[in-house]
Amino acid sequence: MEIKVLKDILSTNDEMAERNRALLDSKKITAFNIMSSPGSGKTSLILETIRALKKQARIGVIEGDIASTIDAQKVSREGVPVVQINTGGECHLEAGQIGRALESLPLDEIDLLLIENVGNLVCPGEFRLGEHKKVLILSVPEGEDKVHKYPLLFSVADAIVINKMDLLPYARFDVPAFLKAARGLNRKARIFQVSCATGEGIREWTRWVRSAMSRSK
Ligand SMILES: Nc1nc2c(ncn2[C@@H]2O[C@H](COP(=O)(O)OP(=O)(O)OP(=O)(O)O)[C@@H](O)[C@H]2O)c(=O)[nH]1
Ligand SMILES: [Mg+2]
Repeated sequence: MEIKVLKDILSTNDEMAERNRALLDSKKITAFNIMSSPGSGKTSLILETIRALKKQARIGVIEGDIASTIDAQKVSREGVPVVQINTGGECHLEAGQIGRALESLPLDEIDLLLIENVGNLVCPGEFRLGEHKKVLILSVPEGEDKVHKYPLLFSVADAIVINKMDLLPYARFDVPAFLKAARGLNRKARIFQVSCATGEGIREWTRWVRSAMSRSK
């Protein structure tokens, strides 16, 4: 008996991702796949991005979580369209789920789609969703060694965001060592140092978001 389950899942996912990407391109929507461990600040960065850019861009959000609608409710309070996907136990989003979520969003009224993946530093790296940019967040309390322990996501990211910079005085996070290791794995990624609590670095981040949007048109 032949067993090639993972390969089948990944190739089916890739086909679905291509379809999502074609649909997004036809609607002139730029999509970001935002990934991190649980609690690093994905929802916080999405909320800050909405607040900074909502006058300049029409934003839509897809929230991925194993359970609950907590994050979607926070986004909804900002007045932007949002769909919550509950994976029911899976540690990542898949392209088919994004395809179904896109059917529920007003695509003709969206320029920027922010997709919050399930909190996990491993599984989301394997599954393309049809996004234009992959964004990886690492927060200061997690420690700079994560770049060595979970290299895949760091090596494929288009942008790496170090969040919770306000906690630097209280946590042992060696910023130069992190930057050196991240650069060793990924020379092209833009790296941002931000705090969603104080607003530090948010302007640089949103400037990059806008430039990514104009380049993908
Ligand atoms: N001090 C500090 N706290 C932050 C910052 N950003 C987010 N937080 C807090 O960190 C906690 C987790 O933030 P979330 O944005 O919910 O993180 P998440 O990655 O979306 O978490 P999951 O969806 O559960 O994976 C919340 O209590 C936030 O208020 C920051 O820059 N500084
Ligand atoms: Mg969240």
